[in-house]
Amino acid sequence: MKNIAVGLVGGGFMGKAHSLAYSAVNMFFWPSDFQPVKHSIAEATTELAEHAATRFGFQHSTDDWRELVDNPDIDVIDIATPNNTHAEIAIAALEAGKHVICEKPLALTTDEAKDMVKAADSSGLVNMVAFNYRRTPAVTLAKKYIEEGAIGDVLNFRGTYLQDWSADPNSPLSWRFQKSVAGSGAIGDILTHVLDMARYLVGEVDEVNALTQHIITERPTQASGVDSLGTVKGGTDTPMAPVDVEDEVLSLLKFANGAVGSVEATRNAWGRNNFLTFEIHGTEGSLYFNYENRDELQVCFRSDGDDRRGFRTVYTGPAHPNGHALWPIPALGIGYGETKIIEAHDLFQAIVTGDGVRPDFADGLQVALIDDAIQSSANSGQWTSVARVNRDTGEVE
Ligand code: NAI
Ligand code: SOE
Repeated sequence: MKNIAVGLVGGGFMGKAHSLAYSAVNMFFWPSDFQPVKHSIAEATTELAEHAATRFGFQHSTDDWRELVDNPDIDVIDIATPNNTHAEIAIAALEAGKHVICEKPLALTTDEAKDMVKAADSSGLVNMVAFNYRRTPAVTLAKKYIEEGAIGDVLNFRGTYLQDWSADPNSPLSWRFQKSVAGSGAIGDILTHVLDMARYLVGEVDEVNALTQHIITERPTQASGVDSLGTVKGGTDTPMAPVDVEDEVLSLLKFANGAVGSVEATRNAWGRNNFLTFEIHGTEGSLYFNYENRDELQVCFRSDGDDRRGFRTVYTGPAHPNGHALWPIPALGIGYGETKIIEAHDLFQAIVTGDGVRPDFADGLQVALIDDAIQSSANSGQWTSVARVNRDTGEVE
């Protein structure tokens, strides 16, 4: 069994989720060829780093991520920090010979994402972008249905990502509302997950026609660098500062294979929590998924017969993708943690076998290129073509 030493950068929400996965992966996927070692964690200050190390079970802590990159004992760098830090850390890590997993969106800008793909390609090391929702068993099952032809030719993909944690204008101006740190608003933060699903399930997007809305133009400032996702509100005397990212985005899509679709995302939809959904219609049937009921895939087939037409529920369990490693009967409840455990398993397995893993940095760049086309289309009001990454050369064409 190969020990794989992890250097984790960032001990916030994703630091917690990834640490949980490193502790749990071999409890689920067994027998195993690897043993993750929680070697070191870097945080913004010495105190935050020490607390994170104790809390998440890392052996060492530092306030300088460069120490992790320079440490010959570390095999993989995990980037779980705000978006403006991803490119610098990832490129330094790859140049130092480390495998890298990086949270989404891949980078602050598409130019940074291109540099990350170049660094990944020249290194030949494992590189992964953490679009974990595609690893929800019901989503992998949807992919299986599509690949087996169960719904025929895909005609239409309708995707949403609706949340409400920022609908209150008193939710503070965390890093997610600052273009210089986040890159964009709902587009980079959550639409990217829907676009990853769309590419995974249907294929490449050729053209988009989008609009964006910027509704809440200022928010109360906050002292901490951590995003409390609206759970801590500004007070009446908290100074206000401008929000320079979009709140909402809607886009029509034309896929390369002839399918069409639509996607929308907002963090201001009262009553919606993690309403990440897709409905896919094909010539022979339909599939529907809602992450808020993530054990379930709704399916309907043309062959069902006129007198029993309608969606029925398949509960994912041991018979489904990765199900053997999870819980012994369906509907016990698959959580966010399990998607990260499956992601960690696939990352470490790729390191052991030397095979690639998807989604990789080129996939992260392709999503960034769709984001760019959506931004341009929203500005021009025109249908806009999406540039394509050539996966053989890493160049954008
Ligand atoms: P967060 O605000 O909860 O935590 C970020 C942490 O990074 C903070 O503890 C902060 O002190 C630390 N940090 C900032 N600069 C640092 C530096 N230079 N060195 C070391 N630590 C530093 O943010 P969260 O929610 O964990 O997001 C992190 C990343 O994960 C973002 O890119 C975000 O888009 C992504 N994300 C992905 C999710 C998914 O479902 N795949 C879910 C939530 C976030
Ligand atoms: C906030 O919108 C957020 O934490 C996103 O950053 C994540 O990517 C999403 O998975 C959950 O919501």
